[in-house]
This record gives sequence, C-alpha cells and structure tokens, in this order.
Amino acid sequence: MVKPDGVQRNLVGEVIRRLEAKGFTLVGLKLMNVPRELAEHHYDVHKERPFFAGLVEFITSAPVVATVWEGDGVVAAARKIIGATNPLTAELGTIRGDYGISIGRNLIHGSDATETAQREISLWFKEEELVNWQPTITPWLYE
Ligand code: DAT
Ligand code: MG
Repeated sequence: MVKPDGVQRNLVGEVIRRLEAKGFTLVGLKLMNVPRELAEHHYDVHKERPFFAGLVEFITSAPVVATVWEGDGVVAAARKIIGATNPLTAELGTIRGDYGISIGRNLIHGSDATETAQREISLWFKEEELVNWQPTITPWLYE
C-alpha cells in the first residue's frame, strides 16, 4: 500500500513501477480514503504501541493506494524492495531508503509474511476486486 505521504509526494507510479519491473504481477489496485475501523484492524498488532494512535491518524488523513501483487517469493522480495521500517537507515536503492527520512512517513506498507498478506488482502479487497490473469511474458520471467 502506498501510504498518504507516498500519494501526496507523487510516488504512486514509482512504487508500482519498481514492483512491475521486478516481474511481479499486479492483481488488485485501488485509490481510497481509509475508514478508521479498517486502519485500526490493519494495524491491530500494534495497538498497544505508543505510536498506534498517530499511525491510525496518519493513514486515515489522505488517500492511499492499495495493491495486491503475485509472483514467486513476492512477499519477501517486496519487503526487500521496500526497505527497512526506518527510511533513514533503510538501504539506498530501496523505496524507503531512496525517498524517505522519518519512520512515521515511510511511504509504503508491505505485508511481512504470506499469512499476513492473506489477512490483509481480505481486509482491503473484496473477492471480485481481485483480477486473475496470466501475463503473456510469464515464460520470459520463469524457467
Ligand atoms: P513495517 O511497516 O516495516 O512493517 P512495523 O510493522 O514495525 O513496520 O510498523 C508499522 C508502521 O508503524 C511503520 O511502517 C511505521 C510505524 N512505526 C513503526 N515503529 C514506529 C516508531 N517507533 N515510531 C513511529 N512510528 C512507527
Ligand atoms: Mg509491519
């Protein structure tokens, strides 16, 4: 998900470009304002943390772009492409490392495991919003 800061900073295309260029397949995409309840559910695991209220406030403050991607190893690879949580220490070459400075404005969310991804996809998307398609370039990406 491109967070409100990423959308405001016109980085939606750049985020999508990096995941597309790697070879992953976009199967879900929407621009939306985030209802408070969805934000709270999404960040459920952090509800006891001191930054929780600010995080929910931030994520609901302006539109986000939610996406779903498919491909071998996509969850772990996307986390690498995104970079470490704190953009200041994230490696250059990662999205956060290249475009961010502070942890509360780290531009993008990525699921941290396939089980988390399943949970988050069902939170953010209806079944009919996901598109099942086979890119014709598949044989050029996979042996
Ligand atoms: P990630 O987004 O890399 O999975 P996380 O799940 O630990 O990181 O935290 C979720 C988000 O919460 C993170 O993207 C930014 C915010 N956050 C995390 N730690 C924070 C902190 N110490 N201060 C402020 N915001 C923080
Ligand atoms: Mg996380």
